[in-house]
Amino acid sequence: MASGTALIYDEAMTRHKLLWNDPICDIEVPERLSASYEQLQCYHLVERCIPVPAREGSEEEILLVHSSEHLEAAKSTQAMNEEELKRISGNYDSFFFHPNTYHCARLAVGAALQLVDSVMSGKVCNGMALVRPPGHHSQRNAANGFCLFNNVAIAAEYAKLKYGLQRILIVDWDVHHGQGTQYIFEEDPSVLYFSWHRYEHQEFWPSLKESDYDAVGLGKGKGFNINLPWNKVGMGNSDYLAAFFHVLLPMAFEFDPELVLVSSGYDSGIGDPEGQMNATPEVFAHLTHFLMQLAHGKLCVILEGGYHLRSLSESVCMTVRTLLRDPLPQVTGEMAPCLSAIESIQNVRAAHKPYWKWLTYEDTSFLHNLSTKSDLVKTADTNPCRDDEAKITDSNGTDRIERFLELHMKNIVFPVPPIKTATTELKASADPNTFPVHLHVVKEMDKNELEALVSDFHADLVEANKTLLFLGSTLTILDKILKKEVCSGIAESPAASASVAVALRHSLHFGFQRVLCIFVGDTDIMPSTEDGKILIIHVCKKEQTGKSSSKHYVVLNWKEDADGNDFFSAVLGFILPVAYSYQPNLIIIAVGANRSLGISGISLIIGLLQGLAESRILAVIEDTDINLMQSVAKALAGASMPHFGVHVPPTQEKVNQIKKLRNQLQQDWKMLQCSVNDGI
Ligand code: Q9C
Ligand code: ZN
Repeated sequence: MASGTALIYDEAMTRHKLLWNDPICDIEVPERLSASYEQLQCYHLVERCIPVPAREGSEEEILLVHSSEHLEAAKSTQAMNEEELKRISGNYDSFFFHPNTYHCARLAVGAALQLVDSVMSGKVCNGMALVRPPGHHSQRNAANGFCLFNNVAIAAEYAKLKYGLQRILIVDWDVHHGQGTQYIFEEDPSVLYFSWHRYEHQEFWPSLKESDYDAVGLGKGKGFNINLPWNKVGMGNSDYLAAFFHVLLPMAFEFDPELVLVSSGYDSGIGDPEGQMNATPEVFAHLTHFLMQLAHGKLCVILEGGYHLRSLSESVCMTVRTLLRDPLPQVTGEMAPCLSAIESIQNVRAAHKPYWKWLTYEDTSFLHNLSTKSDLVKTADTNPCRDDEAKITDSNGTDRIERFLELHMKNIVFPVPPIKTATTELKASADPNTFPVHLHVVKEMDKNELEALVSDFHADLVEANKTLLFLGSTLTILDKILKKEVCSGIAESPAASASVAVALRHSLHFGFQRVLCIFVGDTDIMPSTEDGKILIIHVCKKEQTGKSSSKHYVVLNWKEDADGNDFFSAVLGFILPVAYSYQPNLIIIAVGANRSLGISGISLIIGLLQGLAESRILAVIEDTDINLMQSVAKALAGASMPHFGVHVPPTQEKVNQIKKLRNQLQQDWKMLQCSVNDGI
């Protein structure tokens, strides 16, 4: 399995610049690149990456996507004087030529291809290319929106050709619609293109009808173009996360890409003069983390827009740090998407229902009389955090944003414990070499140590002189996590539910305010969740008679399909949104007897939830199945997901159950919201 993160930066790409006055183009400055790189140096991220040189993309490579007329026109600008450059620039919508533009654009293409080669050859696992000019507006025969050649589109065609790839996912989180990329792959089912973009009911540039949610692709490519238009400015962290949970991630997992390319524009971040959105830098860490769960982690991030230098550079750093597998910072702000975002999400789900298996039983309907069109309902957007952030954005001045970001970044904690995943000698494996991941083996506490620890908060156990054997290594590992000696750990226990009950009490005693416990398997013992400091999601096979879901105790009845792989909707559309709404300080994943989820489902949960609780995850496992142990260890250590195989959509019955739970709980856990009909 490949490891390491490539970083591609070539100062030569700062030598393309605007030579005359043009208020539309003057934000695309060379400092975008140098400032990002300097910030990476400042956080000591550059030295942790593997440097990969850029190269010029060849003419042949550029012709994979562009016409020879376009290539020749671009080439001819190298020898032009300023007047000629200005004239030819005028032939395009929002583009400027400089004598160095052609060379820079070829380097931008080549940088993207170098990144694809580094990842596909296994030299690295993932990487980022800092490039100028950007690419996603560029079309077969035209420059557009600061873009000359479509770097990401060429990278996708190149990967198909050179490595025989059949499924590539392009995620375009730039705030503008990459209409160029859409046009190039519109009829191509081998490239799934996802773009969210500021749209404002077609008011915002490039103001195209085909940027709306109903542009789903053409011919064989139907269903493989996903547009999520934002009809209001001010979208923030929770709107972006909701888009991932309820639109992109389920489609991406069903599509099962072999490679993921990101058209990584940061003009969708706070402070950007173009985007006018409110997402803070750390959200990009989470978006990156989610995409790392696909395609065995093969992820190429290629810069597009981003015009607020500070916001851009901090967001670039968040992305690279995550590619390097550092624990993620907590995402700030209230976790609740706004009404306008939910409307857009609902519409794109409705538009794609005919093309995606996971949407089969979801009742999605279009919202045609868009309430957000009316100014009267603007007040529906009640996220207080967003309001604060909006004020910062509105009360004019880069200074305020600058100060906001300064403070904000200071408050972001990066937990980096020296050792990641701990375990005691696992009885399940006599041979530690069967674990292909680095595990830190710690000595199990003896009876006296355990008694001393437990007597603090669980005196009844000691008094009754009960055997503490059932705890297994649970408290040993939990203690290391609480003391921040390790990030996560696996414990073996002969009685998972009893161990978890003690572990929960210990964590509350330690002072945690929110502990998320996902219990997989059947059990009758469940600790009390009354004080709200514990949220239990119980994924069980047996019907739990007499127990019904409540805010802090959620019962998810699940009998996994015989072939497995029908858990995506439950994990992405339910467990993940609840977990992000709750924002836990610690996560305990317990796997008891008679488990209702297979190894893949459990790995997926661990992989996805690692973005929360500063990656503090304790896995308590009753089963001594070596395969389960290994997969959990891998998932905790941040290895990429196993291959899930054929996507199996859940039955109507299962979908209905999730729908019911969603309706019941979305007032409490607001990230569950994905349509406005129900529950609002
Ligand atoms: N009234 C990228 O972010 N704005 N390109 C044109 C015309 C152009 C953005 C406004 C914005 C292009 C890569
Ligand atoms: Zn953009």
